[in-house]
Amino acid sequence: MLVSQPQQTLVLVKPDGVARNLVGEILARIEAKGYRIVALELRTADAELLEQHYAEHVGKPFYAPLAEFMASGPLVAAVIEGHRVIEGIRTLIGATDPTLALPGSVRGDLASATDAPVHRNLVHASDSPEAAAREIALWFA
Ligand code: IDP
Repeated sequence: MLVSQPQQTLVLVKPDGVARNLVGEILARIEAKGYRIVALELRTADAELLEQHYAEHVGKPFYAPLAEFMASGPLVAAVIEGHRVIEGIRTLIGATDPTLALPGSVRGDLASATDAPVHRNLVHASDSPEAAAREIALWFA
């Protein structure tokens, strides 16, 4: 029988999630699904950390407002562990654009539609095993 290894992924509750008191709600959804929190920290990101985290987006038109928003207040960084957790958390958080994220997902249910540039979408989660390894090393050095 094939026994699958638990995976780890990096989740950020972005500054809009912290400012709107949604940290508990978002982490509760992750825990209720059966994933485990194995590291957790409240911190404010600086420009250098964000350039490394979002290296693939530096130079895009939305990067400056995204980086400004991500540094605008505290965020919560977490390492989450579980079976196929990278795919699972991406499903749980929903599509990048909160308007298109399906009801039932974190972004679909909770990302504000009254103040809604795409970058204010409450959460980040790694999108591949390579990204997860890189991002966990970056945020939890
Ligand atoms: P993801 O967070 O769903 O993985 P990415 O495409 O990796 O989405 O984009 C990273 C973040 O950059 C998004 O979560 C969002 O905050 C922001 N972003 C992406 N595309 C846009 C855009 O077109 N306008 C504004 N912000 C964007």
